[in-house]
Amino acid sequence: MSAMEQWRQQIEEWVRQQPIEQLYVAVAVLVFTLTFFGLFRILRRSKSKTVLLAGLSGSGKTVLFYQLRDGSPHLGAVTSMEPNDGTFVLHFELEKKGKLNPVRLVDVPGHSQLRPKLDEFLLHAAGVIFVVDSLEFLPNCRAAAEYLYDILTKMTVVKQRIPILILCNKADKVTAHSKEFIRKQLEKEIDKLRASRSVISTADLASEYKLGVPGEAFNFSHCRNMVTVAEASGLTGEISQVEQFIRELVKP
Ligand SMILES: Nc1nc2c(ncn2[C@@H]2O[C@H](COP(=O)(O)OP(=O)(O)OP(=O)(O)O)[C@@H](O)[C@H]2O)c(=O)[nH]1
Ligand SMILES: [Mg+2]
Repeated sequence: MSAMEQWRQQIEEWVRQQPIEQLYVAVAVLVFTLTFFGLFRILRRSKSKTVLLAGLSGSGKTVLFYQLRDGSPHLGAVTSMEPNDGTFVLHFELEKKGKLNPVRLVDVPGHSQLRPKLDEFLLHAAGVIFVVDSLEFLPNCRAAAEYLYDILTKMTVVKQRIPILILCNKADKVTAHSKEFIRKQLEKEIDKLRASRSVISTADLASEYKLGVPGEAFNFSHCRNMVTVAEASGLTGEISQVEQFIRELVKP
């Protein structure tokens, strides 16, 4: 008799010794748990229609929000004190024939006191558009990198592999920095942050994901979630890469 068969017999023997009710209950619990988790995963993935706009104050999130919703920038925007939260069919798709598929877009203000709101929205997010001001990039590079670092190390982002689009906005101006330049600078800054933050308290680290590959300079390709870089201008409506990013996440 092979070891395998012996093993099977032992299991059969053991099962026969158990009271039948207990077996039924065990099977029922197992089936219920598997169904529950299976459904939960499917629902969470397929239901999320929420895309977040995050980034420093003044990067152009609110202008982008209006451009995506209405096809116009609604100039005269001031620093937002509340998130703009709307579910709508993207403006450029309104003329399309066939099924219209609404998206929920949330513009989370960049003011540091309002940023914690991002956490609640992240729980249901299909993706994040991290808006960067390509004109005033250098003076804000450190602050932008810190905000991005905070997002990239959040457990929700890592575990749910929430895709992030780093959007180099205000590309309409000739003095705007290129997306390659911005990507490299952000990688350098995040690399520095990685070194400095790992020496701070270990209590914080429990809820944070360690970014990158130890011993290697940080690169966005090291992230478990997808991180891509694109250029846009919310002001002039050159936002095709943003629309594409949203459409890939929230499929019709
Ligand atoms: N040149 C240019 N300016 C832009 C563009 N997008 C936004 N701006 C300007 O940048 C400024 C800030 O834009 P907002 O959309 O209010 O910035 P925000 O990211 O919502 O800022 P907070 O609400 O404070 O977080 C405004 O004066 C806009 O006119 C762009 O694509 N090109
Ligand atoms: Mg705003």
